[in-house]
Amino acid sequence: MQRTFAIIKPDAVAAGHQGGILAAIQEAGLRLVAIKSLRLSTAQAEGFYAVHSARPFFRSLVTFMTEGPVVAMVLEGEDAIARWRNLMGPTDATKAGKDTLRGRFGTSIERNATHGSDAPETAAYEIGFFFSGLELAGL
Ligand code: 3AN
Repeated sequence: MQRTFAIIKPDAVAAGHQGGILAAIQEAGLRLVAIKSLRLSTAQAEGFYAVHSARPFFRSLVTFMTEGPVVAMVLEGEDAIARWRNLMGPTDATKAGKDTLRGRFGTSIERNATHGSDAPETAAYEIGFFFSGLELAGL
């Protein structure tokens, strides 16, 4: 069993795609371990994306991720990290297939509807960034 961290980003929340994304998670057989809605502050978004701080798109990414509420989730299943990334599709939503979440709900390389951890270490860090041990205890 593996856990991964997922976000429904502000573009997809504003467009009301939470239900479609949650249905896809259920259909894929991933277990929803924890979920919450929140609006990131600028400092929180900068911290979450600190690894990208030197990239040219960093400021724009932080502005986008703070423009409205997001839905943060912990998903669990065998090979959950790769399965969730396959379900999301490639980073650039304009190149993502219509059978992927980014292809269905994203509109650009930045406004790409969903986030997913890319490795076990990243997943552990990102889950801990958004959820306390208490929120995950016994789940
Ligand atoms: P992924 O989310 O597919 O793992 P990362 O980690 O390379 O992609 O990028 C993090 C986020 O930064 C992406 N989800 C996207 O919103 C944004 N992003 C990545 N590359 C670009 C880019 N070239 N221009 C604008 N935004 C980008």
